[in-house]
Amino acid sequence: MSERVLVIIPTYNELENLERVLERLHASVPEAHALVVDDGSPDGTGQLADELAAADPRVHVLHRTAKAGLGRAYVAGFRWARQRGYDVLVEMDADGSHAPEQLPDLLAALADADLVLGSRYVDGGRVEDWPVHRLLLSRMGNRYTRWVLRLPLQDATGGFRAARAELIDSLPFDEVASAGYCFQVDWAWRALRSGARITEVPITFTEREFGRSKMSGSIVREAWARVTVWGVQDRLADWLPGRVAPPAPGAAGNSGR
Ligand SMILES: Nc1nc2c(ncn2[C@@H]2O[C@H](COP(=O)(O)OP(=O)(O)OP(=O)(O)O)[C@@H](O)[C@H]2O)c(=O)[nH]1
Ligand SMILES: [Mg+2]
Repeated sequence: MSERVLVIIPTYNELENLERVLERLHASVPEAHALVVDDGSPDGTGQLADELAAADPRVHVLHRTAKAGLGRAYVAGFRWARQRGYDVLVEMDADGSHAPEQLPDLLAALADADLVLGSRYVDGGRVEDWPVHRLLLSRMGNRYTRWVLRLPLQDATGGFRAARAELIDSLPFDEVASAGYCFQVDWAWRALRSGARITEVPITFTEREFGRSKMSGSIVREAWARVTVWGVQDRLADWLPGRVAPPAPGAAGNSGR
């Protein structure tokens, strides 16, 4: 593939996972570059990323000063990528939950799509070793999102994705306020509303082996509140056409910045 692919990997305390995930990535897609976006991890993940970058020109690091959430890390990563002319931008977790071995499937599907979602919940998709409460949270979150936003996607909350740079350029990421994991819903929805072609391909998601999850009650509350507000705005725009503007791709999610 002649297109330049950048895999953006946000990290916060992923010392035990980072080297292995980069090795697996480069075994699977040797020509891909990786950008580690580290939010000043106290465990030294950022320093390890610097060492790995010094040893391999395909590895890059973006240091941010404080933990500011997955969404903001990705927005910074997208900006970094576009300043350097990458054609395809990939989102992938550092903890091994997203298998780099499945990245070729996502990249192949991008031939006929602007955005490819790695999906746990389409035929052939799987979740391995997740505690029941995490699976329930994820399934219920996706169901709620599908219903409230009328979103025809099975896994809008997942974070293993590949997108064409033109789509990233067309969406107003500077205005995206979602800090936590609802960032994924936020921009999938914006992409859909902007007319992007979105495909879901099955992935196997595996529970992290090392390190700790950053999932928290505040992340869940943010997602629930934002999705609900967008859904209500969307319905109001249907019921009161002309009086209430729909939450346009450029306007959704700006509250609470
Ligand atoms: N830069 C940055 N990365 C983050 C932040 N929060 C989470 N991450 C990274 O985002 C990815 C996903 O976070 P996880 O803690 O694995 O969350 P999760 O996958 O929803 O939860 P588990 O399945 O329990 O692991 C990991 O690579 C994290 O290190 C953040 O605030 N800043
Ligand atoms: Mg994880």
